Amino acid sequence: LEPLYERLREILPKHAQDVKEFREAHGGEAIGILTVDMAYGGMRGIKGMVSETSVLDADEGIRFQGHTLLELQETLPRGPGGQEPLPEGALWLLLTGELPTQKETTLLSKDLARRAELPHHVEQMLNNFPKELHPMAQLSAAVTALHSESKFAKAYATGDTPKSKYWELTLEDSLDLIAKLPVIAAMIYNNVFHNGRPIGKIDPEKDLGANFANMMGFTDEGFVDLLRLYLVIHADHEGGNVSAHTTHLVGSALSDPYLAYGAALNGLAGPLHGLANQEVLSWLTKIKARLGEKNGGNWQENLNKKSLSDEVWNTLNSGQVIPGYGHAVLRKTDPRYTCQREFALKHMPDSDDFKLVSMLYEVVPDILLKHGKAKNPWPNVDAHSGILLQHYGMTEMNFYTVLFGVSRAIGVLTSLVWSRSMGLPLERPKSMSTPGLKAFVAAA
Ligand code: AMX
Repeated sequence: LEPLYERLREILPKHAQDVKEFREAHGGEAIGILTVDMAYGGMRGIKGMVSETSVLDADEGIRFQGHTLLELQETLPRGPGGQEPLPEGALWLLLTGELPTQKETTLLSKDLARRAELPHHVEQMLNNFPKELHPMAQLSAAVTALHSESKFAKAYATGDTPKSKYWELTLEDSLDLIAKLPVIAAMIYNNVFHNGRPIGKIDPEKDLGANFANMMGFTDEGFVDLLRLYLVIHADHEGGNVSAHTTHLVGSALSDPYLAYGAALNGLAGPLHGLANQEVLSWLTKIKARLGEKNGGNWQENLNKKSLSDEVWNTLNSGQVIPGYGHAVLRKTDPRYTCQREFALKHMPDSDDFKLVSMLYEVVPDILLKHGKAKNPWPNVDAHSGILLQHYGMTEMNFYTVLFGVSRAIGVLTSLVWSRSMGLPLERPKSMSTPGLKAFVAAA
């Protein structure tokens, strides 16, 4: 992988120097104000950290190193026979800020295939987990246990590793982890849902998405392409979301990438974050059951805007959120939703589940506006992903967040490499107590 390392040895130190000069010239300038509500409100709107790999615009959605997802669908190299971008291409772009060639992407695919093997103790651990343990808990435990492989931790422990080497060691661990995640995820899938079916061997000639799909027993080209798209669009969402922020925070203590990402996965497992894709599907399943209740299970016949509106209001009136809708930053339809909708229009326009999700898109925003709480009534990424996976036969909804976890590593670990190259310090914001805040406001 020398060409990638060579490129990064030019790009990252230059960027670190640029940041140093920028801080020397403007380090004291204000970039916002802080209010009492922000301190209580989950720090929404505080510009309090730097993340170089992607930036989220409230209206336009995410840009990876300046590129929108729709652009990347057009410009990133595709897999053999496929129409969707390769996650390896997104990884190269996030690391370097440059769009990779097909050759560079293939180089990365082969390198990742070479790094994919798991240590025996992690395989053993995965095989010993009870099936009832949620797949996300299994994933996070296995990633944490991979700490045994950390080149960063080993080099740090010698006591004579200069700080200038930290980013390369972080990158080594990150690439190893990104390569191993599909293997861990496939083992979890096969153990929990397919009686421990062996995952088979990684094919060094295939890309990450194809190998991942094959290890889980899926060979359909449509599914392989969907997985590639899925792994690209979930990869990064700037620095403040729970999984990215956790990786950054834990990594800032110089915990190695395995420990940092293990922690992030525990956040991704929460229903307000990555678990929402599972929640969406179980909500849709309940809606279908109710629509089909008096109709011998034929829910399609009762599917109309009125019946769906009643279901949405029932959910809201029982005090629950509508999963897959709303966002802490976005204020328009998530382009990750749109990418998946386009995929569905191309590959499954007649699917009943797609019709259900599309009709929800027509009714939910107006209802959320009337309900008057959510600042963003539009769908996010999780509103769509489940039914695409269902279409290809991946029906096990409590596995869905694991796919998110395989993808999210690409963005947040890349960001960790950039953070180490800039020498960003231990993260330690100031907290206040309510009496302290009251005293501060009174004195102001
Ligand atoms: N349904 C019902 N109420 C909602 C809502 C929704 N989809 N989204 C927000 N609200 C409510 C909030 O619960 C909050 O109510 P409260 O004042 O009684 O606590 C109020 O509207 C204001 O919230 P907000 O500022 O609009 O959102 P937030 O930044 O606090 O939270 C999010 C964002 C995503 C957690 C929230 O929209 C939500 O719970 N959505 C459903 C779960 C979901 O889809 N999560 C996935 C997000 C994407 C991801 O990370 N994978």
